[in-house]
Amino acid sequence: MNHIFNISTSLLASTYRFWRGTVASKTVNQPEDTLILFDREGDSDCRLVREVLTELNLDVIITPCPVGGKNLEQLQKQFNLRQLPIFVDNNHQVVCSGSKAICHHLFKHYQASRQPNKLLSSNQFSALKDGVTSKLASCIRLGAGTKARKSRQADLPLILYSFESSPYARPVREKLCELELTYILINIGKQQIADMGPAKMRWTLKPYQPLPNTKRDEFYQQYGNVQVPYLMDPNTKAAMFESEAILCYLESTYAL
Ligand SMILES: N[C@@H](CCC(=O)N[C@@H](CS)C(=O)NCC(=O)O)C(=O)O
Repeated sequence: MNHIFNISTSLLASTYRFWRGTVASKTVNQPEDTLILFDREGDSDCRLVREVLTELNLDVIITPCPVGGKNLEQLQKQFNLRQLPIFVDNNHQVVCSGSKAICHHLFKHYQASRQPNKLLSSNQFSALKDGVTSKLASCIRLGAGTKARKSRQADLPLILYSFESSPYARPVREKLCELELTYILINIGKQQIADMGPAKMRWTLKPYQPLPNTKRDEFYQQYGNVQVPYLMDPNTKAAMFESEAILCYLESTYAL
């Protein structure tokens, strides 16, 4: 897909979802054992879970399960559950499936001290709205990331800094999904006005400063700015910014 078209439809997808999965809580209740999600990009139910993970500022190990892939086959054997998303929380010995059950679990155990607005559908109308808008967001992406492709497997999980609504990070997650590459998703959603906008055009005239003692702050200390997507591959020691470069890297390293 042409990159400009790719980013434009990704932007539309986030707009259909009213930019849910952008704002993250200012504090985080990160569990000791990293949460695990078996999901599929482009699946409307899976998106709702990833939005909540961004908003609660939680990191997660994602094992993508595209249609026709071996991950899905293994998963069905392992848990005897058919419906994605499937979620594993070893901190509470919980395995559950479906966005509603997973989001309730996340809120029950990991809600941070300050809750972002309207994180969960409070009534039937908003649940219907979530369902319809999330499906629309999938349609505009023309099924990107939903079907498995032949790929080389990675020994170690890749690491992706992202947040759910990022139009630049979505195509990268879709590619990781198609190639069935497990990755650690480090969510760094926006926590203040100064975080808004692209990294090179922030909504502030002052020099950028993330909130202190946050994941963004840690990232900033290391790289001198905050920009997503950022991919690290411990298998090859590659690390890079820029969605287009990351897509090329994944294609040339892992696609067969
Ligand atoms: N040219 C970059 C643009 C990346 C970019 O601007 N990402 C936005 C998020 S969509 C960002 O990092 N904004 C700054 C922030 O979140 O602090 C790419 O293609 O990856």
